Amino acid sequence: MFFGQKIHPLNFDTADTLTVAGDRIELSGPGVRLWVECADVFEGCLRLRFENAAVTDPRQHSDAVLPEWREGRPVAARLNAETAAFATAVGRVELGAARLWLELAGFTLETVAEGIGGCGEALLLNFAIEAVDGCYGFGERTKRLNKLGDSADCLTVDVVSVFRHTYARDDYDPSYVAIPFAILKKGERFLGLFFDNPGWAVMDAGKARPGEFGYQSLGGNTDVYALAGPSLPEVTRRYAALTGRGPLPPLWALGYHQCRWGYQYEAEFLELAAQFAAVDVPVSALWYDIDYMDEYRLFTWDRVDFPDPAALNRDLKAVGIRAVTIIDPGVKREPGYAVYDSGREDKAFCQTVSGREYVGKVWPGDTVFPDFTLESVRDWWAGWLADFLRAGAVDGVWLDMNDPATGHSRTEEMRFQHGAIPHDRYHNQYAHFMAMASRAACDRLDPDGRPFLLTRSACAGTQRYSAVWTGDNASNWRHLRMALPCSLNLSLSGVAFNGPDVGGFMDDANAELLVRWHQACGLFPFFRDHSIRHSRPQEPWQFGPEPLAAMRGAIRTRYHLLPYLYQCFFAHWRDGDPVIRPLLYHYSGPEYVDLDDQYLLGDALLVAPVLHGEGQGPEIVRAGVKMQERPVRLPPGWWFDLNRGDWVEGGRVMMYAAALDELPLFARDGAVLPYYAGPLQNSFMDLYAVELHLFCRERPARFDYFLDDRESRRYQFDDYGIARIMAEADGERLRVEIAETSDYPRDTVTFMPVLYGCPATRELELTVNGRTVTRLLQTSQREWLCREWAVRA
Ligand code: MIG
Repeated sequence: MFFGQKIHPLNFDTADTLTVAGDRIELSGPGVRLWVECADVFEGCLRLRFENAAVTDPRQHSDAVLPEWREGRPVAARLNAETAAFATAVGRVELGAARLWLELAGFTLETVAEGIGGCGEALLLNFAIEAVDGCYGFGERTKRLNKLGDSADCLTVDVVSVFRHTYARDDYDPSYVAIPFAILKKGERFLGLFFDNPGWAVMDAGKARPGEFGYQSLGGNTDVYALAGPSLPEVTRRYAALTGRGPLPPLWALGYHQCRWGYQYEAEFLELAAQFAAVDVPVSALWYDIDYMDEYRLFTWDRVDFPDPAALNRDLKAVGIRAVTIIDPGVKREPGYAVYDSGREDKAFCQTVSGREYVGKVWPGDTVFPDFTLESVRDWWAGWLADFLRAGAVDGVWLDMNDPATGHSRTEEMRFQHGAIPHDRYHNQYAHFMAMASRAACDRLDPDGRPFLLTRSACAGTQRYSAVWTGDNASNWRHLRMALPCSLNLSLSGVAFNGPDVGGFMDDANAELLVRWHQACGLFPFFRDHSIRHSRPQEPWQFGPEPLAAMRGAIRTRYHLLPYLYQCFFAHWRDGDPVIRPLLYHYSGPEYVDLDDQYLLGDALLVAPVLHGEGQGPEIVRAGVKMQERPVRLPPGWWFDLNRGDWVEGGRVMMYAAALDELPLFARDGAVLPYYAGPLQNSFMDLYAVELHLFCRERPARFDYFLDDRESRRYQFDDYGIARIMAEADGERLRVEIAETSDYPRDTVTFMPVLYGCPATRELELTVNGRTVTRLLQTSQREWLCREWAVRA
């Protein structure tokens, strides 16, 4: 079987008889026997467990769902003539021998006739979706946001090494991430379906058969979780509650990261730090790709190129720059190399069916692979990684090649748990367990700290352990364009902390592309410039002063907005809302169904980047300056244009012209944007004083600002406060009220209101925790402060 192929529905056997078999419902017929069980999991989430008698290993090996939700409360079936009905707290399910009908929060979904089937180990669930007008989620994918008419294989793969010819295209399917989660939209209602089966599965949203959504698992049993809406945020939050919300990262990890495969010497890193300072661009981390190692041996340093990496890290940290190293899973198969010897001794490596160490071929040559599915091996790994981290050379961990990439060797022979469990049960989860083990290493070092991990491959639930980047893209406009829907769908699939290689990994970037990429993704959750060795260098200063100034503007804008970004991460951790969102997350109407060339950061800031270059789309010349034009869809209400400093009325599409140094950016009426106005010095940032940029034309502005120490894990034990911010313009007076709730210490942050676009306002009445002061506004506080945003250099 190849990518894109699936089992024809007519090859499935369907049942003709429905009976009760103990706690389960049995569906049987010639060639097929399935058992179905229904459970209430939590409010708005129910589970249908499908077991197939032909499955050789019936256990659920998936680690996607949080332990507390794995059991659920069984729902008893009521048998009618030919159907079993389950009335759960949130909806209703009716099961026939070969059909399923369900209703959740007003969304009804049913299978086509003969819509449930088995074919050997494979399971088919085929839903009728004629009335469905949008389909989202699907994890990390190429192509557009709306997956209706598209199909996706859930099988993690090192895309570029396996499908070399496709890398620069934007329409291939293989992906590094497998998340079998689909969100269906029907008018104003949404429903989520999470197919919890860690093996190779296919989701086809009407590509093979228009009007049908086919889920096919190829092996193992499948738990189908139905997640109620009716709105998209409700579905998204429920999925996040089920599989876990991402923990808060350290603040430095939200800054700008600079990476390149090819940085090789200590001197290069010092030079990079000096360059960033010289060009006045903040950077929070520099990254070590595989060249830092001694012949690609894990947990070693090339001591010629890096004589004292801990000292280097200290020097970088002194100027606010952190260090992150790549860590591959493959261990060089070399007797005498301590990591290999100890793993061999501990039987830590994956084995073949007969118990040999499975061998692949990666950077170090012949390579063996830790079996992260075993707790003992996770401990073993955490020990080695913790020792490596304890040496003090790095602050974060970059997990690559964990799809897993095995080079010229097939992966199928790699089995788990001492050869007992076939490869496919854990293939998609290899990175997940690697991330779990690696996070455990960080926990050993600092049980109360906030580690930073980034992984290439992931499955449902991996967001609990690591951020995800979207793998090897290419330096071309199609991939820039694609970065938006890809990261937005990944965000809807539980992975809020994600982003692409900015500038593109493969091939050569050019000035304009690099600038637009920095602008487009400068407000993404994860923001890292990365490129392949031997490609044209793409640090911000590589293309001359004008592009540099434009990129400086985009990067500085991010740093100024870090308090807002941090708040979005906090809200994600608390509620499950993604950090970046498609417009359809907050606005309803057919115009948003396919809209994926603009996005929202939180719910208040609309980003509509230029995604084409000179000569590729509409452009104009204004006062001698060449500008690229694009349509910007503004939802109803007033929006403040942060480049021009004007209010514009929404509910329409406007053409917007942006010079090279402009990123079209709009704050909605009623927004509060926490803003850092202090000096930008790499990752150094004192958030004890924060400006509140207020946008209230017709709507009062509101914001819940989370107060915490930004360093420890105490927030996880409810040790955080909320400052409720309310601002309203009333004639000549602006009333701002800030009230801190809960027992969290008061006044840990000083808030300074800055008002936008309210020329009539003369007076500010500010009430903080019950104390009121009134003062006349300085003119500067009444002006739009576009230059503060530094979108323009
Ligand atoms: O075979 O470590 O996706 O980001 O620079 C390539 C070298 C291995 C793949 C990663 C890429 C990284 C590269 N790695």
